Amino acid sequence: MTKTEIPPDHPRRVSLETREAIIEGHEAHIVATAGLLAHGRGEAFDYLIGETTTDLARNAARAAVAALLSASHPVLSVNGNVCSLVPEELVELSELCRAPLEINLFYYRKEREDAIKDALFAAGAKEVLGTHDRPSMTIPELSSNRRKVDPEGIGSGDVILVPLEDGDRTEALKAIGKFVITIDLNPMSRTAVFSDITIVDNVVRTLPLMTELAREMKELPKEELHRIVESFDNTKNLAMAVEVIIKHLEATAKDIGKIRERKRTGVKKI
Ligand code: PTJ
Repeated sequence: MTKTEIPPDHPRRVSLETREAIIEGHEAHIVATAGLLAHGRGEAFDYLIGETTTDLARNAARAAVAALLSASHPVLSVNGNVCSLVPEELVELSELCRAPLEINLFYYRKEREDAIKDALFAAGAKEVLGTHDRPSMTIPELSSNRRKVDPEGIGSGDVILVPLEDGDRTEALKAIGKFVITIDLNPMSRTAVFSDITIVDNVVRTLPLMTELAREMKELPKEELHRIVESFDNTKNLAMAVEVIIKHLEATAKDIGKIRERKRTGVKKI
C-alpha cells in the first residue's frame, strides 16, 4: 500500500503521521488489529489532555526513570503498538537503564512476534527476550496470552514498564509483587489505576522524554533516585490528570467561538 503523504503544514500533521505509523505497523504485522482500535482510543484521550506533555506527566516520567535506574532488574515490556511507534527510543531507554526488552503480546501470533523482533533488532537492539525459542514461565491467575513471561525478563524483574497494558495483566503483575510503571493516555483505565506510576501521556512524546531524563539522571546516587520514587503519589497524580482534562474542557468550552475562527483561518491547530 502506498504511504499517505501528510502535507508539512497540515494543522494535525503529528497526529496523522502517528496514525500512519500505526497503520504501517499493522500492515507489517507488528500491530494487532485491536491495536488500531486502542490507538483511536488513545487519540481521543490525547485530544482531551490537549495533545501535550503536561507538567504532571513530566513529573511521573521522572519518577518512572528514577524507579528504572534504581531497580535491581528492570524490564521493558514491548507490544505491537509501542514497537511500531517508538522502536529506537525503546532500545535507547533499554540501554540507558540496563533494562532488557521483552516481547509480550495480548494477541499472540508467531508472525507478529517475528515482525516485532525484527523491528527491534533493526532499531539497534542486541537482545530481545520473550520469544518462542526462549524458556518461559507463567504468571499465575492470568488467562490471556500475556501469562507467559521470560524467566530472565519479567519473570525475575522487579520494576516493569508496561506501556499500553491491559488491566488484567497489570493486576496480575501487582499480585506477584512487581513494581509496575505504565504509560496510558486514559487516567481512568484499570491499568492506570493499578500501576505504581502512571504517565498519562502519549508514548510518542513520553519515550523520547524518558530517554532524555535517563541520560540526565543516570549518575544520580541511588538514595536520591529512591527519594524521587518514594515522594511520588500515583493516586494524587491520576486525580490531577482527570482535573487536567476537566480544566482543558472548561477552557475549550469558553473559547469555542475563537476555536472555530482559528480552524477556519488555519491560524492555529487545536
Ligand atoms: O500488541 P498486543 O497484542 O500486545 O496488543 C496491544 C493492545 C494495545 C492492542 C492491547 O494491550 C489492548 O487491547 O490494550 P487496551 O486495553 O485497548 O488499552 C490500551 C490503552 O492505551 C488505552 O487506555 C488507550 O487509551 C491507551 N493508548 C492508546 N494509544 C496510546 C495510549 N496510551 C499512550 N500512548 C498511546 N499512543
